[in-house]
Amino acid sequence: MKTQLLTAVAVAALGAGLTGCKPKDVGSAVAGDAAEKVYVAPGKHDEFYNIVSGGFNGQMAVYGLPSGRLLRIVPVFSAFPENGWGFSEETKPMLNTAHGFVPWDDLHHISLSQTNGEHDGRWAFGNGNNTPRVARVSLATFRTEEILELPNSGGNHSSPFLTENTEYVVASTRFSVPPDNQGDVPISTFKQNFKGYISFIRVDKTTGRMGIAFQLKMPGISFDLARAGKGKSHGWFFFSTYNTEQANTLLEVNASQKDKDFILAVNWKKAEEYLKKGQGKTIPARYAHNVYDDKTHQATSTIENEVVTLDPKECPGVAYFMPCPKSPHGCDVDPTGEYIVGSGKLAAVIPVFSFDKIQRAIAGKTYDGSFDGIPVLKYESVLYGEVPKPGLGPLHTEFDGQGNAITSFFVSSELVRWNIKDLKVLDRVPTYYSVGHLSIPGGSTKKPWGKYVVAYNKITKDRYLPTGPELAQSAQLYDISGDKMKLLLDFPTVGEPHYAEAIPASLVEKNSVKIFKIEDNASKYATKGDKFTRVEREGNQVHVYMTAIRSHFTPDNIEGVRLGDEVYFHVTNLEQDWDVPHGFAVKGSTNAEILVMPGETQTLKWKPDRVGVVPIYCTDFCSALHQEMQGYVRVSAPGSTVKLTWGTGKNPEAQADQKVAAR
Ligand code: RUQ
Ligand code: CUA
Repeated sequence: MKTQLLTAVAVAALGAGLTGCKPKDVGSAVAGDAAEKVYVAPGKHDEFYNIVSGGFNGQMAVYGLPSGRLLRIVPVFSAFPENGWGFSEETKPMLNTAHGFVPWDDLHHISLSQTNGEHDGRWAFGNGNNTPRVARVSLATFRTEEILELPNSGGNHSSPFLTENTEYVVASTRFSVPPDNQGDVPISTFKQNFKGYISFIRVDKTTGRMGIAFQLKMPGISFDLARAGKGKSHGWFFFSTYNTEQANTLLEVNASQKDKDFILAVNWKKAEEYLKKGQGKTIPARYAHNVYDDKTHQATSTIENEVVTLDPKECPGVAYFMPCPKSPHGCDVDPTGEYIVGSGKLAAVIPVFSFDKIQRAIAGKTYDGSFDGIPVLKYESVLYGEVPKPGLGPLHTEFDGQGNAITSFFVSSELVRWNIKDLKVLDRVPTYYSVGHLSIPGGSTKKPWGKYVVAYNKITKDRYLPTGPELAQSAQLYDISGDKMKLLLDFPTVGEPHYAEAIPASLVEKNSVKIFKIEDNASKYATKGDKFTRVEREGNQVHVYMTAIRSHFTPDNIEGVRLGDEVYFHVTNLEQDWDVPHGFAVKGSTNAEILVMPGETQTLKWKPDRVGVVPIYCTDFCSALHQEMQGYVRVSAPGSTVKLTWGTGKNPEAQADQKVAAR
């Protein structure tokens, strides 16, 4: 069978249409009862949490569905002034990498943790695309708890994807690169020296702690996206790849030479067996592993030095390539685990592969040669069928749990629903415009929750009030409960939405942390009561052990700081009530501000740059007397004899006899 490829003309049109096209009946397609379906009355809660990647902002954002209300921005790979992420001394180590402090990255995909192939409401994982990393966010605190850097990778796009019990988070490299420790090679030696590493990251069942279990050393091709097998195909993993031409320049042309690329099938259980037998090879590597502890309220960054790799060429049965019409993007596995959908961006059909047929082709060795030592299975022998003429530019597929798939089409700007068994198109609906990812609540799991699909669009043009050259990014909510998909709502998103997942609120809200218990605060800088407040000098460092409670700081007057000192304000918020943070700011601080949750300790480092009296204040409106929550720090000239004094409610001069910390 010869795969239908787009004609040259169509490909050119597709290229010209890479900005996508605008559907005709713009704005007229809203269902009559749409308002009612998305209206969440004041004081009422949404039915789903929608955790959405922020793309180039490096964050995740949390929206309620069906209202589309923005509930929270969770900083992950980017410093975030709203809550001091990457600014407080406690959080800075989270953005450390083998390259040093990286304050901004690009986050594309969300994976919510699973047990038995279903959402368990514990963690959200996200990928750092530029400086390859994987992050784990707690759904109890909505904070990033862990970030693991990935060696031997360039462009961590095909990431993070989970196995059905969150045994592994899997991340593969978009740009093949020479291994980190053998990097100085001519770029033209791509075919010999460049490799495509796939990282299998283990996740501790109880704590969620990650660690690289092993890396599969694949030939130098580009990995785009992936999904784990589930149910019958648990133990397998499927990856879309492109640039199987192995070009290293002008990929636009040079990586469009063949009519097919590959989907890679990996038997990771078999890989585990080889590892047990000692087939793994430990190689040197340098990568950061950062963990935030919400008892010590402190992040630590450790540099790791080695990684275990496995070469599938030496491990028969671990890896197989399956030809797939050109440049597959999404590679999605249906809820039963039997069907694997490849979405070839440049193909005129959607190929659907069968897990059973893959197994038979492997058993019967129905090969079509090999690629760099790895068997290639015959296309026809693994293909279940093709969805004919589905639309232009298929990208991603999700499942509704009713035996149907919904695929997003970037070029023709639409969502198309089709039946997985008979591969017939059932329904299509326009998006405004140029949809990228789509998400059905639970649509990537064994148990989709159905009900809605959200389209995450690349272009908004005239959908909202204009805001200069940069427009609001956008998501659109559709009702999929009936035969016809119906547009219900547009809602703007922060950053550029890529993949997202939605989970019933009931699985998450019950675990939400309200405060940090002050008695559990194990920060070495904690001040658990006003009587422990103090200011200590250690050489040119001044440590202020400070408390915040409505509506004052203790101490709020400090004298004896000298120009040339580094001042560390360790602020402990003594409140034990939900929703009473205090902020802390110092005039002229080049390190911004901090925000401190109840029971937490956070540190602002400040280097005064002039002599004078500097105000400090609380930045979060915490009470009717918030505006009174302020104080002063006196900075004297170097060598000054002003004693280190502090207090609240009395003038420091009156405490001149107070013990002066060692100089
Ligand atoms: S990709 S628009 Cu970065 Cu997830 Cu498909
Ligand atoms: Cu504390 Cu305002």
